[in-house]
Amino acid sequence: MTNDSDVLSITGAPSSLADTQLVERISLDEVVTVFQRVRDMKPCPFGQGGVCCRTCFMGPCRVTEGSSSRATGVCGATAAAIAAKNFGRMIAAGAAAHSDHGREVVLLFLAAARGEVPGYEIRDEGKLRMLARVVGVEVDGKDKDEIAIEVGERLLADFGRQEGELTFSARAPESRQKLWRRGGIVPRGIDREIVEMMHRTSIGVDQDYQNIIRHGCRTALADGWGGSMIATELQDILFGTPVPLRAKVNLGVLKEDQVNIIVHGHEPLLPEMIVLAAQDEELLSLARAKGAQGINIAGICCTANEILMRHGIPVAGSFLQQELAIMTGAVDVMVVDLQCVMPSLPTVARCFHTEVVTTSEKAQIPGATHMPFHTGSALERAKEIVRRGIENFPNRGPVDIAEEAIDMVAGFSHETIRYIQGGRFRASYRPLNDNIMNGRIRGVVGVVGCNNPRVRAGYVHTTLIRELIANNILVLTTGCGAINAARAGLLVPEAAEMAGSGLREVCEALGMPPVLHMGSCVDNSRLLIAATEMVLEGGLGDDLSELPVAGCAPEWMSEKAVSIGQYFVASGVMVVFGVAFPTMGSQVLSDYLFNGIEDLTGGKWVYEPDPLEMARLLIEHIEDKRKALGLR
Ligand code: BF8
Repeated sequence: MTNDSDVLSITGAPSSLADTQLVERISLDEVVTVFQRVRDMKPCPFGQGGVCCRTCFMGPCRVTEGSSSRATGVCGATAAAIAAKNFGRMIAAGAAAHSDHGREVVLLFLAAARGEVPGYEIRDEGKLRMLARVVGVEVDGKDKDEIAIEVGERLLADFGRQEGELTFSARAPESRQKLWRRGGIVPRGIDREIVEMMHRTSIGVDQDYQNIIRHGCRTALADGWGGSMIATELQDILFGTPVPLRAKVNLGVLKEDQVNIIVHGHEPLLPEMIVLAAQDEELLSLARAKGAQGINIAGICCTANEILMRHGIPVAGSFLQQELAIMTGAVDVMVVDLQCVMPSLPTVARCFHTEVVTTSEKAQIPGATHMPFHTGSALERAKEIVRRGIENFPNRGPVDIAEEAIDMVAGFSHETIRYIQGGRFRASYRPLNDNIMNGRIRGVVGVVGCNNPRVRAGYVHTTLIRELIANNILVLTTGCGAINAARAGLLVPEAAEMAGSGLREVCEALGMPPVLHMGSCVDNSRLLIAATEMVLEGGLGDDLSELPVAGCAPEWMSEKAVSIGQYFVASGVMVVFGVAFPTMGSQVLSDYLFNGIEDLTGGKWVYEPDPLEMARLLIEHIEDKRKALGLR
């Protein structure tokens, strides 16, 4: 246990002294942030435990498992069924979010290949040809746009397919595909699995908690090996496959003497164009005419990870820094698309000069300026938004950027991990497998997911990561987890000094950090491919479930995290969640997720809020897997 266990119960504590001071200074002026709101909002114990049912209007019912009078809802649903339905709906919503993002990317990809969207083009032809082979598209005698159209059409069909198997499920190791078929959990079409989950969990349909969770596996796999993987792979081909680069993170990346434009949300379609627009000579001279030294773009949340990895654009912060960024007084425009965008932004912005601009038809916020974005005229829209930032620059009041900018290295795609281990001619996962087999690296853990103001922000992530690397476990990280790690200085090669001797040796030999930034939340699909490569390379078993690997979302809060966790569990991986677990109102269901599900998938869920205890469980799991493989 952490000695400082009080720290875990700190609700509404920002992640750094500078953040805390900013909140305290500014809250004197009555700006209310997430850190205050969370203290005033006590979680409903029934909702938190997953045993409040709102799928019809005979209730809402709040049930208590084992109680004599309130053991079922009005319809007779048990606590296990209600909690499974709620869990299933979280998976469906998370899978829908990632997959709807994936859909937009395929549509743009096709339009780019057809020459319909000026400014967008097929950039990474090498990756396109690799992917064409994966999806069975013949490439001989075709140019890149012809190949891209066939690849895009094939992947677009995965959304509406009614029968058969999802295209990318064939990328999993053979043994895994067989296990999925035996369990009846190979996804057919992405949309079909999500719709079916909503149907099964409506009033009076599936009441068998195990059957609901089985479909939860299928739905989540449609996210990980479907919508998310499609988003990642096609974004790489459109915008470039990431390679490691140095960049900066923290609110300190905002510049007092420049126009600051923050891009926030998830889809990189518009932000890619904003990065281009910020280099436009005409706009740069306008900025100078308004008294600014330049135009500074910075990111928040997963949009930040996307443009960081491909352009080295600095990261202002994670989910919990979005309001704080505005409170610096230095943000001239905050442009958002969708997901993890706090509805409070325009309210906070009213106290400063910041203009909040929404751009997606799917996500409008009262109080924000809505400037809908269409891929056909993306660059013009991007320029208009940048222009608004420039025009707003002279309206700034006092500016308060107390934080330091911190160095980081980002951009470890699964292709890069191959490359850094062997160069162009011998790129492979062999060195990683060898180092795991010889024990220098004990195993690999993905530490991913959100920040949650119910715990001290960032503390659980970074305490866990430090403990893992000290125990020679290589950490892969994405999403806000990656931003937390970066802010704590863990994403630089020098952080190898904090690693155990074996991991340190490997990091020093390859010049890499002990914690690898692998991108945004849809990029968790890169972790699936990296794990598959480890299996295919040989020596670590025949299936993902045999690998000494695990996943963890220590500060999760989003439904998307539940979908990600479930697709790793369904892929044979143990996944630890912190904060609170959303089925604890039913011991029956929780036991199944923590134990029984292993018989179906080879993976399982674990709940543990304490970071040192999390680390102990992850290390123990990795050592068990090593033992089973005959490794010392
Ligand atoms: O998709 S890690 S808070 S930003 S949900 Fe959101 Fe969570 Fe951050 Fe990206 Ni992922």
